[in-house]
Amino acid sequence: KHSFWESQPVKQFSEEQNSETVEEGPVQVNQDAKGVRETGYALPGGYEWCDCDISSAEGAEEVYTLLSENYVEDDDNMFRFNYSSHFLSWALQPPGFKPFWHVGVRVIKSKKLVAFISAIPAKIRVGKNSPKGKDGVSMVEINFLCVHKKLRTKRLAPVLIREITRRVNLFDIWQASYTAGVIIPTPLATCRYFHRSLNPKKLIEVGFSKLGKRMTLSRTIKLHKLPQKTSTPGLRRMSKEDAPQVLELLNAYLAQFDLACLFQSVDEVEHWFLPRENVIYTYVVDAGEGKDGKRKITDIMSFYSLPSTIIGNEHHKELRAAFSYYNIANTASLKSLMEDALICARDENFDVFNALDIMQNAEFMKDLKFGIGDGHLQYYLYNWKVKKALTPQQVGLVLL
Ligand code: YNC
Ligand code: MG
Repeated sequence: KHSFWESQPVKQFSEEQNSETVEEGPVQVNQDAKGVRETGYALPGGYEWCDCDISSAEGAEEVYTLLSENYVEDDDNMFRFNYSSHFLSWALQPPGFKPFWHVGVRVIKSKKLVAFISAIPAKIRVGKNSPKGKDGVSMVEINFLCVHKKLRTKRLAPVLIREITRRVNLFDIWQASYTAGVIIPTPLATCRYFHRSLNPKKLIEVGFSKLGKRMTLSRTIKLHKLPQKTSTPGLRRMSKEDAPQVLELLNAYLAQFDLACLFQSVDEVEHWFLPRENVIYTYVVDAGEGKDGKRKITDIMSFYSLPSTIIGNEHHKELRAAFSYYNIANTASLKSLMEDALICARDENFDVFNALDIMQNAEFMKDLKFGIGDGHLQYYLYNWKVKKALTPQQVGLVLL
């Protein structure tokens, strides 16, 4: 049934799902990078590979255009993710990124970009107790796989996946993590999105949410009304000076999960967390000056901006969605910290706040009036097997 995925080093559906006897690690022993083929995989006639240059405004705009017209839609084709070009340039250029891993397919004649797939480097921990669970594995995160609507179901996706695998293997990396809405062999964890209305009127007008039974619009607006101001003392936007402490707080917090990123450097934290308008919003709790004269950071709250195009609505063109990123409540309660996240997102004009049921997120969702979404998000590892699938609460990794 899955002719491509059955040929890949991933756990197959036919294999025992939960087995204490499997040894955690690569499905296929890591090869020698010297043995990796040096030429790209064959494409159908008339198409060619390219490295997309995300660092230039035109290069980022080109990938933006492909994705804005052809990337992920909801099941009813009412909304399509509309990652901004600034977002893409952030998501695809962390420390250690390579243009060689921003793989495009062009029409040779017109040079039009018609497909894309990307990899970025990351150190990922799987499990907690094994050595690999402590030190992490050098992997890539795969994202933004996209084939133009006119080229679908021609088996181009497997060619893109093989090509990015080759380009990653050339750098002696043999594992990857990725998420998708579809079920393929074999999910490591199955998670769900929850949504918190910030602008219920617009969400109802565009068909994102429906008025509940025996509810009026004004009652719905009242129900979702948030406090005027945030409540956590010392909450402020993260600045560059906070990055070393944010690095410590993140790695200490993420150690409790069975799938998580190990942040490698202050540079990496600066990249992923320093606020960027319409891209990433990070707040910290500043407990004031310590004895050493340095400001002490105790808590972190963050979300990223991923709007969707509203397909075929005359009135509203875009749904502004904030997505929960990493939140660490050490002095505040998680619930009040997340209520502040909702307030900050509302003040930045977002219409909805989305969060997965990963980490400790399930704890605050009911009290803060999140509703369950209809989509699932599956987490996957390439060429890595585990004894047992993870629960959402064991997942400490957010992929964009
Ligand atoms: C998907 N999302 O099952 P089988 S998520 C992986 N992830 O293979 P064709 C997928 N595989 O089942 P189409 C997939 N979607 O026969 C489909 N597949 O074994 C598999 N949509 O290929 C599918 N972006 O070309 C089947 O299908 C085979 O023309 C069929 O293209 C698929 O970024 C797609 O949802 C998704 O643009 C490109 O529908 C297209 O339909 C599209 O005939 C809208 O392909 C956008 C969209 C996906 C977002 C994402 C993560 C991707 C992970 C890819 C796997 C990475 C593996 C690790 C590589 C590095 C390893 C190292 C080291
Ligand atoms: Mg295809």
